[in-house]
Amino acid sequence: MLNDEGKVLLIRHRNGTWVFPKGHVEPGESKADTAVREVEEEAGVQSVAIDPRQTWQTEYVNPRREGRRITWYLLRTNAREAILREAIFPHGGFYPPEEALTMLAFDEDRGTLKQVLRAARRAGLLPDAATGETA
Ligand code: 5FA
Repeated sequence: MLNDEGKVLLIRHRNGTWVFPKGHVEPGESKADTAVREVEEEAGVQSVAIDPRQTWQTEYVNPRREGRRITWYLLRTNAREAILREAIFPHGGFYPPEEALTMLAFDEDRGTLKQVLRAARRAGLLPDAATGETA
């Protein structure tokens, strides 16, 4: 999730870990719709998927020893702040990409963010890191 300032949305689980919003697909829902809905529910942010055909995947085993495969989307918003509604995610907000990379708790998520940032630069959604110009 990127906003119009090029900042990244992260939320902090009550266990202290910073993550991206996500959740389970509901019956009849596309995965891109799930992404948009979960961002709204967990962070109070309205967004749209830039290109629902472009996805990134991560896999991990959660603390309940369940294997997880997550499909991520690049979402876009004009929001500047998160509105946290769920007790499980008491904090969150938009952070500069370099800061977000240091905050994220999991290597898989850092890897995904790096790839998403490259795609966003290519799409002209972020200033080019080297030149400060949009590309
Ligand atoms: N966790 C998250 N990412 C991780 C990673 N890359 N490597 C290792 N651990 C990771 O379980 C959440 C737990 O997984 C947290 O402790 C987190 O630190 C760790 P999950 O299986 O990712 O999620 P969940 O099933 O608890 O919840 P969601 O899939 O997000 O959705 P809900 O159950 O809340 O469903 P809903 O939002 O649709 O109601």
